[in-house]
Amino acid sequence: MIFEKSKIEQHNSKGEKLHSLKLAPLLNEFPDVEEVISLIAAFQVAIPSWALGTGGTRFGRFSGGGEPRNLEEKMEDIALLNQLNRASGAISLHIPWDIPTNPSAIKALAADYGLRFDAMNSNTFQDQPGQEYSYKFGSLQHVDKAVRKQAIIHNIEVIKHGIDLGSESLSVWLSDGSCFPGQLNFRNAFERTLESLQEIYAALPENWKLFVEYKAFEPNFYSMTVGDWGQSLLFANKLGPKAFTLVDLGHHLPNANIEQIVALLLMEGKLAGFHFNDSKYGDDDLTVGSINPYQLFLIFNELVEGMNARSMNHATDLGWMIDASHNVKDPLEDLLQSVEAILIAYSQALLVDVKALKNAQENSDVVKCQELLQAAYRTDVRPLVAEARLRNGGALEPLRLFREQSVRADLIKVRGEKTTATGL
Ligand code: PSV
Ligand code: MN
Repeated sequence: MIFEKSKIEQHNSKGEKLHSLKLAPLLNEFPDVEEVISLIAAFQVAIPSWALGTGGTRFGRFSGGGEPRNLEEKMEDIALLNQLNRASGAISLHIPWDIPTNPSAIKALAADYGLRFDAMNSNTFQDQPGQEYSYKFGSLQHVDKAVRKQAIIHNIEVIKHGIDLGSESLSVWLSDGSCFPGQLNFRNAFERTLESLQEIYAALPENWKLFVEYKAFEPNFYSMTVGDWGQSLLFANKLGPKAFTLVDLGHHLPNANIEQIVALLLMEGKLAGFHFNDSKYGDDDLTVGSINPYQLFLIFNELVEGMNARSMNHATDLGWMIDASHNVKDPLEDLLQSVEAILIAYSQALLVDVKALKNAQENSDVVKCQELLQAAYRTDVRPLVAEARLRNGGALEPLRLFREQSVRADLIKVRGEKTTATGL
């Protein structure tokens, strides 16, 4: 289901007057506001192919209906999001959940929708029907060489799918680890994982990157072989210049200082990018910015500062993706909220008075440092985000338009009440 352009135009003209009133003070207050708006307008966040259906827990799953039944419908959903917010123009595929059986048709469809293929994701955390060896005790770390080989071959197949579609990166998240003390020799597990990753790395095309995602716990509860950014960075450094550390916001132990992790990874030129989500307790996969928007702002503050220090392109030099699960919300509404939260935090970070902050830091003026950061954080930047969206041809208020047009009801009519999208 794709919106008629006129619907977006009607919606925008209805809200235009109020929008201009809200925007005006910001245009006056910030001298570099035009640059800020164009940076926001350029920013894109990829949508994972597994986040378009209802998520669940091990206790249950409650579908809201109208879920995409195949990859084509998932792309249709992302195109719809992108029509509304003009900031979701990329899809990240998980294999084997979304194997592109006819890659040239899928590529052509993406071109029609104006979508590009972001990082490819491999899956060696589940056993697939007909698979020869089980990943119960790990994949790339497994004590049995045959299991490791099977997982390596899978990752190389994922790279091949990605090449067909024009993707340029592979994200590897391993559930490998151990559930009980003594189960695993940590050093051997690390060495076996490294050897396996080296084989995968060797299969990367010249222009590709390998993202090594870490996670503190789950599904293994005693040790994770890539359990934190230190372990991931160790792998990335040993692998070579095409390997980077991927930060998923939900993959840290409580109270971890993620913004500091980000600053140092950027300093080392080893930050791959992000899986955005929010959490209260662990890997909760909640809507971005729903629990701790200040932390998100602080992360973006480090990102902007660190990327500027390395003259990086904010929009294209790192991988930006959402990795959330929607248990009780409409997935499309949830994704609109997440993208909006990301753009808000990014905009606030762009408004930090960097010179004054540097000066306050050099003078150890702690109070001033906090005032400066919070002045940016407490600015209502929503009109700037809306203005960037308008300039890109999107909707003034994507969520409102989505609801006014009863998009979900229409999707249910076409796809049915009881559809299930692939994913966890
Ligand atoms: C694992 O928790 C993770 O964050 C990885 O990125 C997976 O690819 C994704 O979630 C989906 O299970
Ligand atoms: Mn993730």
